[in-house]
Amino acid sequence: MTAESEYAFFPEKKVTVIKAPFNGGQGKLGVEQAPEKLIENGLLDDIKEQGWRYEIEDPLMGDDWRAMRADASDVYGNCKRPHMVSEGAKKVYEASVRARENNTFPLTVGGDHAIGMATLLAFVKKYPDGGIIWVDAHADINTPTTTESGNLHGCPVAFAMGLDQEHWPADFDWIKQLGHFINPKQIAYIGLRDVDKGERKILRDLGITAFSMYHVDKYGINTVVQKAIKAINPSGKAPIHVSYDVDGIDPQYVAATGTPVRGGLSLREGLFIMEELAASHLLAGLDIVEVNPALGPTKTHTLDTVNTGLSISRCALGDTIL
Ligand SMILES: [Mn+2]
Repeated sequence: MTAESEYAFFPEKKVTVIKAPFNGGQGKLGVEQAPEKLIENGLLDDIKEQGWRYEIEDPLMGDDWRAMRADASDVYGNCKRPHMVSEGAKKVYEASVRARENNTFPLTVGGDHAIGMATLLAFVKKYPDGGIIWVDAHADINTPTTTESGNLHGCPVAFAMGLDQEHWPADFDWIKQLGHFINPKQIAYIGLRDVDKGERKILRDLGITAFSMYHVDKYGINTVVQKAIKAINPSGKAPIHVSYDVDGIDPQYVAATGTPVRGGLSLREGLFIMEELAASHLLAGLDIVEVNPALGPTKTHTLDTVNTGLSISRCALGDTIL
């Protein structure tokens, strides 16, 4: 197999690194530092080393996110900062669409997971029948009605799916106007272990494929990954986008994140997912989100978390142990 044919959808092996230093989807400061921290610690060199060229997009540059975050009037019912989240997501969406139009591999580095609505919507605009794997401790499928915390980083899948649209803040009208959503059949979860009541009902009602930590324990990670790929890609030929919340991996490896939950994927299980998807030749995009360099209890914890993010990226781009 030649290097050119390893990624079916990216014969030219070019990455667009989309920096998304966005923190409006949740309450904690620091997550906006992650793109720079990953770059400081070698993200771009890693990309080159795996045989890819890259370009960088910085779609959130130039806006005053600090002022937007400070705007106490930016609330809608229980939802916090809908205007800010909508603005951030729209800019990341536009950058993702540009990357898709140029047939480059979008590697979006958050920031919090609210931006997942943007990367998913850009993915299905290009590939209406593509598959999505969402690696996360959380399902992130609350709607503006079901969210208990009001933090919109817990809602991106619902927005990308168009759920509960009648209760969306008007800021999100742009998503309704796109004319496309993701379909519940085209997404599968891996790593779940903290699912809200309202979310569990949505997952069940819509028949969404979800592998919790129970399933990882029961079947092993290899079987879970194969089942997930099969569920979202029955033809075996569809492109697959991965939205990877680092909190899918256990906090013993990833302590510097906003909503850690015990009992997660081991580091190896977390990397195996990406190794296997890279080996499938179908991988067609990656988000790495929720690294929060400000939250490591020690510098070592923060560095471990950043390095886990870098390892996820390397495995996605073709790195193998042997
Ligand atoms: Mn998440």
